[in-house]
Amino acid sequence: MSAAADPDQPLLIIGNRNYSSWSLRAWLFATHAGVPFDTLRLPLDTPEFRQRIGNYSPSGRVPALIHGALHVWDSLAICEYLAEAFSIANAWPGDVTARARARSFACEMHAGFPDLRRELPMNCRARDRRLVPSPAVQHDIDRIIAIWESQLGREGPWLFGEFGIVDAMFAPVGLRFLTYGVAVPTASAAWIEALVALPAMAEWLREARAESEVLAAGQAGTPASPPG
Ligand SMILES: N[C@@H](CCC(=O)N[C@@H](CS)C(=O)NCC(=O)O)C(=O)O
Repeated sequence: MSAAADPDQPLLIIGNRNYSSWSLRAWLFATHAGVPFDTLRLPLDTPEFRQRIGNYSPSGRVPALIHGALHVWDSLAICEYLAEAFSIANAWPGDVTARARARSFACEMHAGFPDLRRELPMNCRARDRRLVPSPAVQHDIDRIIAIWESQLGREGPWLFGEFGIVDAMFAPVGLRFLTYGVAVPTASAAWIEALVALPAMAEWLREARAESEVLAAGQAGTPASPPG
């Protein structure tokens, strides 16, 4: 798909599907919700990325969304905008208390877990990368599993019944746990299984496998903004 595909339709700028976890979050939420949009892929850490990203994203990062004259340049802000602009019913739980909890979890993911994000970078294609997590990463893993287990089993298979923004925010972590062989309890394993079975997720993984770029660990991001 190209930037000129349909001027009325949102255009989502993403990085490499294999590596760009922040791109995955926005793309997955939009695709699963059935939002009509075009995609422009700018491979990370390339001259093309550096030359073109400023046309779309004032932060210089992906994902970014262009809709008419509007530019939105952060994964969570993009999900929120699409939920409002396209009246996506299940973006957040309907109940005010559940919604506040879901937003707390989504924001905790969006703002946190830097050790896990740095030491266990997303690599959709990779499996069996066994490692001994540092204490800081183990702390992040334990906290994420505690979040998932506190919700799963209530309504399942998703964190708040229906697949929503909070599930999209954690999606790259589910993929990382597969890549690095992180053991999780039954309910969390079922959430990861449901995630990879989503048609939208399967499409992303298929396209990630078809990509040819290889980035060294730690390359897909900056020290200030490690891969998400
Ligand atoms: N908080 C941002 C983080 C975006 C981000 O760091 N994206 C990475 C790719 S996953 C990026 O664009 N890195 C390129 C660079 O920093 O040059 C979001 O949620 O969208």
